[in-house]
Amino acid sequence: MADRNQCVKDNFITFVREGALPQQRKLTLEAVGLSKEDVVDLFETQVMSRHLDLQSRVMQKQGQSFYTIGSAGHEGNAAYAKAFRSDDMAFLHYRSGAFCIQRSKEVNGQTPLYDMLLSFAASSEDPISGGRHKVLGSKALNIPPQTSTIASHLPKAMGAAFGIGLSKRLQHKGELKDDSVIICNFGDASANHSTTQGAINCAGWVAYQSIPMPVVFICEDNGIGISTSTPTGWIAANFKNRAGITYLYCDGLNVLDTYQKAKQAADIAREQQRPVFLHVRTVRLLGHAGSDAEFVYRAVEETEAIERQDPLLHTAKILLDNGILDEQQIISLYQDIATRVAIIAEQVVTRPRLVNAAQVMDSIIPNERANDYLRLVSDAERAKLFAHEKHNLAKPQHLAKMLNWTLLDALAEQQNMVMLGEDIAKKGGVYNVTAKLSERFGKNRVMNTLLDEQSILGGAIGLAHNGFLPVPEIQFLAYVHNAEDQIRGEAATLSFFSNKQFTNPMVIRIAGLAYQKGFGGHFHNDNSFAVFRDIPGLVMACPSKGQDAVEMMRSSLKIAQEQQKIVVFLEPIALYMAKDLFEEGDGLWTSKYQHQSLSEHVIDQTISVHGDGDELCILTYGNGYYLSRKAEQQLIASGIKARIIDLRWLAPLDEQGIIEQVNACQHVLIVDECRETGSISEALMTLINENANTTPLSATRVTAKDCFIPLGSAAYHVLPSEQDIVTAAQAIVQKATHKREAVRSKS
Ligand SMILES: Cc1ncc(C[n+]2csc(CCOP(=O)(O)OP(=O)(O)O)c2C)c(N)n1
Ligand SMILES: [Mg+2]
Repeated sequence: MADRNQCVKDNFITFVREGALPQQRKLTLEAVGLSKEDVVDLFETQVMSRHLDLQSRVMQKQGQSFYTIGSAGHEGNAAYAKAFRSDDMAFLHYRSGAFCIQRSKEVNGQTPLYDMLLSFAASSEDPISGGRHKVLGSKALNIPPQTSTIASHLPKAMGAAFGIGLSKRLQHKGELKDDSVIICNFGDASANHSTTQGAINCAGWVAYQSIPMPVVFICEDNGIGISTSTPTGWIAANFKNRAGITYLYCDGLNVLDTYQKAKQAADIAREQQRPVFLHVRTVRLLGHAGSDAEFVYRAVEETEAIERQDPLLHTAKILLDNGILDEQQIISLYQDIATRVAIIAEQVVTRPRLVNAAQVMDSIIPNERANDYLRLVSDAERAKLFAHEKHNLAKPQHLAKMLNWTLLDALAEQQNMVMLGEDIAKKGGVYNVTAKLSERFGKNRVMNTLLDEQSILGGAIGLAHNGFLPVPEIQFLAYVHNAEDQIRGEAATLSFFSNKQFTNPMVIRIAGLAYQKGFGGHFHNDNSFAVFRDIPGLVMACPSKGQDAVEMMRSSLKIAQEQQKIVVFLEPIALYMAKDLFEEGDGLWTSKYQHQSLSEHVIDQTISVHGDGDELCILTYGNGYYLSRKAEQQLIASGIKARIIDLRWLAPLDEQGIIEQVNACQHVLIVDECRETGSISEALMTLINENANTTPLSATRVTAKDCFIPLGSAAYHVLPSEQDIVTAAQAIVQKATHKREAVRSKS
């Protein structure tokens, strides 16, 4: 069977020599605004990209390259790079090699062939990912690296575009220029993904309200996704008439047409601040990736017909028709670049790779930076801010109010902080945590979004790319799951895949966990955050008391801003309004709000310890902490000397603090309101097992059942109760006493 890589490589020379070039619509250089030099420049870029693809497959056979998905057939995207400015941030499809090369020509000091080959070879000198992945990206070129998940970059592109207008409205000094636009390309099959649909819908939703949204979505339609054909006409039919969005079409095989339409798209987005959908017809050559046996699902004749539409042949025709280069010059350029690429490939494989876990993991955590967005807030200003609460400020409050006031102070001080979520503006959120914030700071700082969690979280990533400190809200924990990839696959991986060059810090507020009285059912009482437990570098906070919530929110904002990390701030709904601990009116679960400026606040990620009993150490958090504190009286009555630890930070765990407490006690009881499977109790058991000095006589768990939460009082059958805690504590202590007595009586 013919080696299609070799066929495509050789065909170019043969077809140019024979003059067997594809038909195309005639456009003049003058009409599209390109010079002869520009076309040669674009052609050179296309050829560079093609030889990189071919070389990656040679390297793969030698065991020197690990990722062969290429750009062949899509090299027309070089023309976008010319049509846009190099400071227009680009979120790219994996077939955008030519775009990157062309853009690198617009910026001084770039070595695109060497850099991309380093990334093929997974060398630690690869300037974007440091050898962690073959990603297209570059700090200098304003191209954040993209992971392999298709469509997942569209929400952040939308968010970044929104952030350009927002930045102007707020006079925020961000990373992106006020007159820049965002570029985002993707494939035709990816256009069907709910993430794509959601992001484009959100862009249209914003633009429909005449709010600036300067983004150009570019669909590179090669008619297929791996082996599945896109129905003829589907992309145009689907996207031609979207509210708020201008649709343009071009022939991506023809660089003149592509350049002209891309320029038009850029102009609309830049001048009118509106989203554009640019539909680019293209072809896919060399299969989906090196490993793809295209002949299994595509007739060879079809593949050969597509190869005759090679965009390089189209550009060669333009060069010949316009008398810019002759056949021999075209072929020489093609062959010279092949030689150059092969020589560089020999060099890159000698360059170092990542050699140990520490090197690989080094970029999970971003570098720290100064907080440049803090401002002094005068007492007079604060008095105005809190005018509606002046009679309440000195009184003890519940958690929801304490958080609300913390956010009020933080918004005044941290100028780049913006909040976004469903119903958080006028309504103040479902639980009033964001009450008055929008009224005080305006809808540019505290905004209602449309109902789409992917757009909320992706939007936050895009804002963070522009120097904002986003605080997105997810209305209920159960609803983060349909958008979790925006955190898991996107936000959390950015520093890792960019070798710390790009970051997208944020504090994601999520109302969650169970025990809500009067608002039942699983989706408002979801008790699993397992999805966050294994994300490298992610910080997770869960306060159970108002005063802690204040300090932990301040720490979270600082962790995000100064350490550039992603923080999930889980707010236990059932404790939002809790005031009392033992009996009605005791007010033991309230606290007084203490103002402290963020600049004075010292980040604290430790546990809190209640009591000093040395018999039983209860490790818990959230509602479990509240219930354990309730249970304490019964424990004392049964003669058990306990201390109760509120973990407060669920990721990373304050391991040292926990072990110290465990070591000071004889027994450990873990009270975890989440499920037996996947809850943090598993990590705590492991931690104790591996690290406690004196293995405690016994460590045991009280957890929720592996069940969803039903309505009404049935919920309490599957959740830990105060009585469960008392019973388990008594059992663990008694068992140990019996054991001791048995040992004594034997001896
Ligand atoms: C969310 C997700 N699902 C599935 C895949 C596997 N996958 C990778 S590329 C691809 C096809 C994409 O086709 P298209 O969008 O047309 O882009 P093309 O490869 O044709 O340029 C699929 C299914 C993925 N990367 N991400
Ligand atoms: Mg496709």
